[in-house]
Amino acid sequence: MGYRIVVAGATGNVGREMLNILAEREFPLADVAVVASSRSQGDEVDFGETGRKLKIQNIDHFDPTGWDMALFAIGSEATAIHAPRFAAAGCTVIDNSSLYRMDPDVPLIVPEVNPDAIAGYTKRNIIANPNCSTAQMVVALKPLHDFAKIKRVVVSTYQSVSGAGKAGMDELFEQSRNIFVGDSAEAKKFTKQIAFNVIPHIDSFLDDGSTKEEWKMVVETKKILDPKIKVTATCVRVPVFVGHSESINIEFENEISAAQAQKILREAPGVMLVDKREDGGYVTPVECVGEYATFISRVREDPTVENGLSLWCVSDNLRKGAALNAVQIAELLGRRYLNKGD
Ligand code: 2RA
Repeated sequence: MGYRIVVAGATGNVGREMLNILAEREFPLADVAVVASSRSQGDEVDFGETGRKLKIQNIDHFDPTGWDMALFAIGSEATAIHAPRFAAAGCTVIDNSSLYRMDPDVPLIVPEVNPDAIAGYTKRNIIANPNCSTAQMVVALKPLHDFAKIKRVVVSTYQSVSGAGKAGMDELFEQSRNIFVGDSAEAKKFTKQIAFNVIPHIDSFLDDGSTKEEWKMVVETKKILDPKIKVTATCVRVPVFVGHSESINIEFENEISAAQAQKILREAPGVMLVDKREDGGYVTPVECVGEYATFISRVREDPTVENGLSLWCVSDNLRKGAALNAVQIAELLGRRYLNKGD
């Protein structure tokens, strides 16, 4: 027994983490295939730290018949071509692109938050993975919402360059090195210098002056958690390689103290509370790299609104924000519907 799993986009930041996490979690596999564009055909990738090498196949020629699930990390354009083909062949697609997230016939899943919504996957045989900044935020919000009902969220993000792919990481590295040796810091991937700077712009601009990244946080939170919650977001790229941070201010319908919130978060699935109220008693992005948890620190009451709290939330954007969440969805799908685990 075990599942036949395809990882699509195995050469990218997220695809590589998908393989690492499948290996780390000893996902019950009968077989694993890695596919990517023709450019990478024949290249080899590591299956985590197992020592096993996997040869990349050309996605254009890959027949998904007989494969149980495909974890897609190939961007919206390629997903539009291949996801319907895989899904029609009976291979359930768990997609990391933004293409299907708001499709009413595609469930958008964070297993700690809305596992039951996965039932809708049969409509298209596709399940969407949320945007990284939304995933970690809803893990933090869900247990608090259950206790005191959230009315409004004001979030500012501090998003690492790995969210923009390998090219984003390379640009931060090269610009930092060039600045140190007195060379120019040309911006290619980002719109302005990212080294030693912050950029209040992620994804494209919308008519109302917000960005698509900010819009995603609003609409995805509503779809995953509760359509009544109002969200306003400011998304900012920062010179950090891996790990997204968020400053979250929450207004609740009912009373909730900081101590109650800490107790709830301490027990919440997927959350690690590190909140010592002393020097260094909080988590920063470098400490969350390679971790599964969404870390919460700095929980405190906000006296400027009736029932308000502020907190700091950090997570590995390539893991909980992408690859880990996708593998958790695969585990959930397997447990609830496919039953080939052992
Ligand atoms: C970013 N949201 O950080 C993207 C990645 N999914 O740019």
